[in-house]
Amino acid sequence: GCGCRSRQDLLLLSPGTPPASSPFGSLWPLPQSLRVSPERFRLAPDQFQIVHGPGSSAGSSCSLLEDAFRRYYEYMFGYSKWQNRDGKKSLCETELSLLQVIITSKDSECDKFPSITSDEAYHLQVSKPTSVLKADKVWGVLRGLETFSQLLYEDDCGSYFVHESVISDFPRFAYRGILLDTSRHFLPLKIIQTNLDAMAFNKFNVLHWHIVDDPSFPYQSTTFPELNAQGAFTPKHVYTPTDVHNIIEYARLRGIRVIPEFDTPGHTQSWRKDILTPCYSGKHPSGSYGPINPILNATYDFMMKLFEEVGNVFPDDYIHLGGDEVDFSCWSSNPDVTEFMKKKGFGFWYSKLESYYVEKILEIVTSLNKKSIIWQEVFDDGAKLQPDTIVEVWKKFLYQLELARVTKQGHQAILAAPWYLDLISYGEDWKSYYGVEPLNFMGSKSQKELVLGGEACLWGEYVDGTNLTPRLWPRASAVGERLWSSKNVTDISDASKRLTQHRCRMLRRGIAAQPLFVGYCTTLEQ
Ligand code: CP6
Repeated sequence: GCGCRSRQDLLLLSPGTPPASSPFGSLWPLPQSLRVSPERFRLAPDQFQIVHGPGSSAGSSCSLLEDAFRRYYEYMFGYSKWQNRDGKKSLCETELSLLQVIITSKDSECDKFPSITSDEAYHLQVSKPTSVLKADKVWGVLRGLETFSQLLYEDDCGSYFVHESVISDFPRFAYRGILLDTSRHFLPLKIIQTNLDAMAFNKFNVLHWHIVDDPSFPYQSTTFPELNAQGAFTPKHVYTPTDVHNIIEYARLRGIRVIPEFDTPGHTQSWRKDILTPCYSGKHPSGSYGPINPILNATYDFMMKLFEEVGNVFPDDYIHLGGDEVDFSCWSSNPDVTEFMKKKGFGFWYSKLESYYVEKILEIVTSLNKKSIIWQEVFDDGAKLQPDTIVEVWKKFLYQLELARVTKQGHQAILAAPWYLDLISYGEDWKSYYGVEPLNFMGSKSQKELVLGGEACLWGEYVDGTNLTPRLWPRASAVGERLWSSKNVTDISDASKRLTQHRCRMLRRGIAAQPLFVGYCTTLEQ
């Protein structure tokens, strides 16, 4: 029966085939370097503790770590299939009783916000009776705690084990993002938080918050309260300053940056009409409006004030300025715009007008000491970018060529094109996300170093709180491993096994991740 056994697993006969197992267990994403020994140690929930280790520059005053210790203890022991029968009282001696967490640099960054340069590396030694997790900064500790929790497994008797191991780990790419769109549908805070949990389980570190767009303007501005008053679906479908603050802090505690996108000059139908371009039909205004009106001084005064606020509300160094899919037909219908074009010598090149506009917005954002991310069209249309402007490549067609062009000009790039998770199809589409090699384009070593990472995009036209989580997970996990793990981690059959178990773990932790294929999870109804 289920007595105190130290080495042997109890084999239970089951009618189906048990889930296949990888030599790397259920680790996801796979660490850069790991050595796992066949030796394993028992952990007893009532005896095991995560503590600050000797010499750590962080202590109990670091609430980010205190929170993380509590959270990961719960992830490790809070979902036992036996918890209702035995409580958490274990009958057996524990062999591994302590995980010591040691921050090795003077500044742990406990109270800081993560950034593009944040150090997420960690070293984990699993040994008995004490395991040690070392990192320079809290960000590495967060990643290492996730990995440690993934090493833990429960046998059929409800005993917990980890294998003796040594792990050295760091991300391959510094920017690993998820785009959520809260304009096409309002997403409740709870859903965004659940998604941030899932991001941490997959070592993602950027929430790209596409907060406003044509259909609605849910961002509550203190400077311009009329924006959400007129632009939100209803007065309740808004993110108040407190909501936004809570999201940013929830993300920070998980080592996740929040980058807001205020997409202009297109995708702005929900904005104040007085800064949009009146469209004409023949000689008269048609009553409809187009992109932001780039010929008014009032536009730039407004943008300065808005971005001043946004820059203060969102602590990240970057603001996403959009710039995608600008429809020129309204601009070309408007006689005042035509006149302006003539005066500026733009001819009929509306892309020059777009560049004129974006360059001014880039200057505004630079003057506010923030850096910018823009969608690829802004680069394609030849706008003069700031040297540190990041170009996000989203168009599927020849995206490798686009990465080559962007980096040839010395710009940093983020790849989203192959990871449009809103595009769904029958079958195991995660395999195509997994198969992408972001640096597979023609370019020098220094060009490839300009690729900061990538982003899985979940646009919101067909997604709201009811289906966001299962649509995103575990499909985005494939992107997560591609952006974290070593380039040579490409074995799709090993990935399948680990991802299947990783998905079951996400389910246990409250993420309604959809199934990958036929099968079952051992620990739940599913
Ligand atoms: N909204 C905004 C969108 C898209 C983009 N920008 C989009 C375009 C094509 C596809 C999916 C989404 N819905 N503002 C493009 C960056 Cl296939």
